[in-house]
Amino acid sequence: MLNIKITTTLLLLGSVAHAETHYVAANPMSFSPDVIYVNAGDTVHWDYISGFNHTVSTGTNCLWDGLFHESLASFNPVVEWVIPMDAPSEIPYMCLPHCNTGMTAMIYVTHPEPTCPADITEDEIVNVSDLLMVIAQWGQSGDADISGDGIVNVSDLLEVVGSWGACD
Ligand SMILES: [Cu+2]
Repeated sequence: MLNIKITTTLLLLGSVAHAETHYVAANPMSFSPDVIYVNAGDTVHWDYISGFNHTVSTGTNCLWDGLFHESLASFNPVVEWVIPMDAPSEIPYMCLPHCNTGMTAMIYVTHPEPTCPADITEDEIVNVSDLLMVIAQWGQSGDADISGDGIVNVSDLLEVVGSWGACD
């Protein structure tokens, strides 16, 4: 029993430790560092340092692409963004007022492979709760579509049965 508790605790710690925070400083005319490498699900944290009011705005050629935009200024000195799981692998961004003078930067996003795809309920174990998800979504699309073929069917049922037990 104690072993089970320890294992569960380690698994929980493992999943929590996975998401990181990356710090970027907005200096008067540059982001520092201006290139960062993150995993989807990580947080990027920008700090306003001094000087001019900036923005954190995704896009290129001084044009906002609609993905993310926030003021980074004396009145809003911290911006945080959790990189979405479906984010593109390259996110160029800029300060809109100063992009003409080169205040641009890049976020490279890695999308980690799910380590336990049959764990639909994301509780670190493949068990009856995942089986019930497959049954509930049978014949439809949904997150129980483990195989990614657009429909929940016997391939997903077999995936759950074949992965039965605690996630590695
Ligand atoms: Cu700026």
